[in-house]
Amino acid sequence: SVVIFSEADRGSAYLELADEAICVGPAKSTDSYLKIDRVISAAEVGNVEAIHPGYGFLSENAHFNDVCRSCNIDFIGPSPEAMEMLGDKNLARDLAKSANVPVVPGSDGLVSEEADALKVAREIGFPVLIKASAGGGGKGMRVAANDLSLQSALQQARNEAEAAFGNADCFIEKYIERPRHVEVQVLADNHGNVVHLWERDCSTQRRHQKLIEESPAPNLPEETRNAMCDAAVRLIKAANYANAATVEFIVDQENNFYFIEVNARIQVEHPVTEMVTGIDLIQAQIRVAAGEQLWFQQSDVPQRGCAMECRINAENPARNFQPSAGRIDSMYVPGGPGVRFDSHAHAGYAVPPYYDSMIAKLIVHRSTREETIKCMARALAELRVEGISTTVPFHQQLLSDSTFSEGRMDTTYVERNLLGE
Ligand code: MV4
Repeated sequence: SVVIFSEADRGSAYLELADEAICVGPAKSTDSYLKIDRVISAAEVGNVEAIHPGYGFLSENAHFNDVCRSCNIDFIGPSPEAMEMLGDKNLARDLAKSANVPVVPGSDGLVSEEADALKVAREIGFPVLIKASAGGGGKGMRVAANDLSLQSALQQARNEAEAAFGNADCFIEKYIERPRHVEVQVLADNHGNVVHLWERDCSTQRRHQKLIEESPAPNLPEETRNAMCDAAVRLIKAANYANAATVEFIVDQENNFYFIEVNARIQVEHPVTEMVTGIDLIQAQIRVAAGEQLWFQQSDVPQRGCAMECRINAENPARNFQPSAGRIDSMYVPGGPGVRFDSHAHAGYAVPPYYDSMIAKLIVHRSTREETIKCMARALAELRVEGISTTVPFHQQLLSDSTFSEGRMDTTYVERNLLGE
């Protein structure tokens, strides 16, 4: 294994685990991890056969994916074509419709004129949500509650999308209030085999940053779960997609589910799925990229017990989640049956101020949701990260919140109820 690092990441634990580590430049990611020529040069120097792009930086960059192909380096992920198509939220929505996957009622394709927007909004009813085709993860969205706000919302969404993505294209959907976020993990090989690995509920989030993810989704009817997982497989088949994908849905208060977007990469929360299915998703990605057939069938994929992940960030929840970079003076990691701790951090490590503030993922797997919550609370109480602030106290608050423990979270709950904002 060969890993790359920036000058800010010299102290990170993953460098010690790899056979070889190559520096790709200074701390600033636009001068290192995001510089395609530097990453490819490192791959050539390391004489690698394949690149695993992880879940940040260039992981969903179809151009980088295509450059890898030109250089005869296997990109461990979907083809550049599938990645590019799904990166366009409007095209992905069209594909979903053609695959008989439910989408939120809305415009039939792009809307650029105010008059067309008004026509759609009057058909589906207010409030509506304007979404940028090039957006995703919450960027480039605007809610409109009436005719008057619709015209400014459309203009703002288009301007913002043009500035952020160089593409003003927008479409319109009915705005679903207080939805849950449920996503389906899918694996596909290059031989036409596609299986799902069940769902994850990621409703516990703040400002589009997930805090806790879990599988199974609590209080999701069995027939809804199965219909959603089958829909995700249909969509990935229709996209002619290989490797790991996550199909994102929102679920309304009547348990109707609607396709939102596809994440064409492995996600931060994949360990939750690994725990309930027993399948090593990164190994599966590598084997599929090497041309292997999936070695198991849909009926061989269990969803055993309950797994939950808390994202531990170097942030101060008492100060509006302000990033807290600096040296970790000491660290104690919990363990025991069903407790997993994925991290690059360690005592003596300095959290750099340049990147995402996630320093660890604490994952717990037990037979029931109640046991998992209890075990997670115990593990969080045992975890010590001294010298910086972390989100651990906020996780403890979440676990003891009755809305959370009763499995009634939605994507707006944290901001509406747990923050004095
Ligand atoms: C929505 C929605 C309500 N109605 N679409 C936000 C991120 C992007 N993946 C899609 N998102 C949403 N789309 C309709 N028609 C609410 C959200 C949304 C959301 C979705 C998933 C997880 C967190 C969220 C937080 C705010 C809004």
